[in-house]
Amino acid sequence: MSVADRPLSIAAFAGALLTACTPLASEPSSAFVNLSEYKVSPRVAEVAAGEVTFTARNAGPRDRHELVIVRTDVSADALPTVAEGGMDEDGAGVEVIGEIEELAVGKQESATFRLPAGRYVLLCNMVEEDDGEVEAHYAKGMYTTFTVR
Ligand SMILES: [Cu+2]
Repeated sequence: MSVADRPLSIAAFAGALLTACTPLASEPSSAFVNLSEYKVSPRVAEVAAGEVTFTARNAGPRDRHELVIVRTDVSADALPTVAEGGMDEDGAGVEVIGEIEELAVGKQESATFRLPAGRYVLLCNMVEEDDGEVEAHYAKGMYTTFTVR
């Protein structure tokens, strides 16, 4: 592809994203992820590398949740953390690829990220105060492993 072709290709790609609901051969792979207290439950355990559309749904029943996509070789239960118990997004050995931020109970949202092949952890990194107690969802086990092949 020559440099001159590029703006057109990007426009075509954006168009493909907008029509992602129609079954095209170029449709990005997708992963639906259910979030609840305190579980991250993807419908598939792995996807193909490339553009991947995540749809996160907060099934509650009570808390706000988010989906953070981390590429890492560190074990899911041993990611670097900050003082409050949340994952340290700037910590060693973790690369935050993207996130779907803070969903209210019953809400769902989609976002597409470019995922290179590798080992991943999907987690909720919400840290909130509940009756004066700090609650980090990661510390409560709200994470799971995920593979991009
Ligand atoms: Cu959460």
